[in-house]
Amino acid sequence: MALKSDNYRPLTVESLPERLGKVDAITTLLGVDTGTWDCKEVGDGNLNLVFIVTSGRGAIIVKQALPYVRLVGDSWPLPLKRAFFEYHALIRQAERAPGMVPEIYHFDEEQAIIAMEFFTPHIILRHKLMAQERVKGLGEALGTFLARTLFLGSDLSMDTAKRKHDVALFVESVELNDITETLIFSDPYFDAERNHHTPGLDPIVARLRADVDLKVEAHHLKAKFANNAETMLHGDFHTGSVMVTENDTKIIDPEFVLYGPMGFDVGMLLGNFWMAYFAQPGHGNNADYQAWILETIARIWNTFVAEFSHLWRTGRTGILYEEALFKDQQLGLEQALGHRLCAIWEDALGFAGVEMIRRTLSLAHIAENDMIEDEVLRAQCEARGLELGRFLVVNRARMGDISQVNDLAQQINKGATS
Ligand code: SR1
Ligand code: MG
Repeated sequence: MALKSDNYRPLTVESLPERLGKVDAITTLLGVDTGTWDCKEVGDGNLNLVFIVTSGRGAIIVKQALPYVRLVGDSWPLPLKRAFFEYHALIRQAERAPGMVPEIYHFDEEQAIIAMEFFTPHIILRHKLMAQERVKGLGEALGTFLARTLFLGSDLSMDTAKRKHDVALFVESVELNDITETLIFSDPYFDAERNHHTPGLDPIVARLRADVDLKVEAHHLKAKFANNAETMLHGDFHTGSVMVTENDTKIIDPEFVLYGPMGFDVGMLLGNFWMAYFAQPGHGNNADYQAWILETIARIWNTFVAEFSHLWRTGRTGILYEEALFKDQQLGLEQALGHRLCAIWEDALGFAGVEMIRRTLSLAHIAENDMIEDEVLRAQCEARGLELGRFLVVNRARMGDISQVNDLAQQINKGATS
């Protein structure tokens, strides 16, 4: 895949007004007088340019892919086509979870630009979690988003031709798939070039890399991730891909979209919440707030189960578990639903575990830990995440319910398990 066309040019705050000032969909929102537009580059993610563009009339987000990984620099090239995949993911998510993702105003494939809705006064959930501020309805919103997007993007719901078309569309996102496969499932388990970790973790890291059970199970999860085109995933569903106010939740940034196993998005999100839980001592001791994080985790999972079950009972229009096949066998359908949910649960715990390990040992870490200046305290918070992560990867088939995992997190947090 070509990385970029010859006409591609990255935007700057100076060039943006002139370049987008001729796009009707944008001038309708901001006005034609580009002299009144104010542009700020606010991208703090790992890959792209992100601008907030405001005028007296309105505000939009302009996201542009760079032909390389921003976090690393131009030594790591990355195709612009990821903007095309993100655009197609956003369209589908908007249909499946209305009102939860940004509306798209304009897409320019050659320039890898998406102009979209600016969520304000929303902030990135990670920052909210570090500020120890609550969000009303957070668990319910995230659980609903997961259930709706995972169910409605799968063979449980979609017309078979459309679903196969989408599998083919997104399978081309080879480079981003490769990032996930490598950074999450392989790099943390050996001394890979791009890895880094807090020095105080050295003995634990050595132990984990020598842990054959862990390595084998992490690789079973990699096989599951690579070989199961079950549904359209967000693909990078961490707390940096969620924007919130005190009572509203939105989801952004699905550029890592791919067809994969349902448990992946669920697990990645839960893993990020557990890491945020362990990182709290680095942001001011607040046992109530930690308890709220665990409650939110339980709400995410319980809402996911309820909404997924509702869709199962009322919206199975795909090729799986057809109504006609189970006519007069409602119990059988409930049995099958239970089996599916158990499989998602087990996978989700495993994926949560590898996410917790990779965000501590591999290339891209999380702000909740990185912002803890005291290295000893940071290592302690990270070590707790590693302990839960390792446990979940290896024991994912033996965990009863979400409260059992939250209880274990609490024990680990008290230092009661080491
Ligand atoms: C090279 S990209 C590193 C990470 O940043 C993205 O947000 C994904 O999580 C990816 O794994
Ligand atoms: Mg992102």
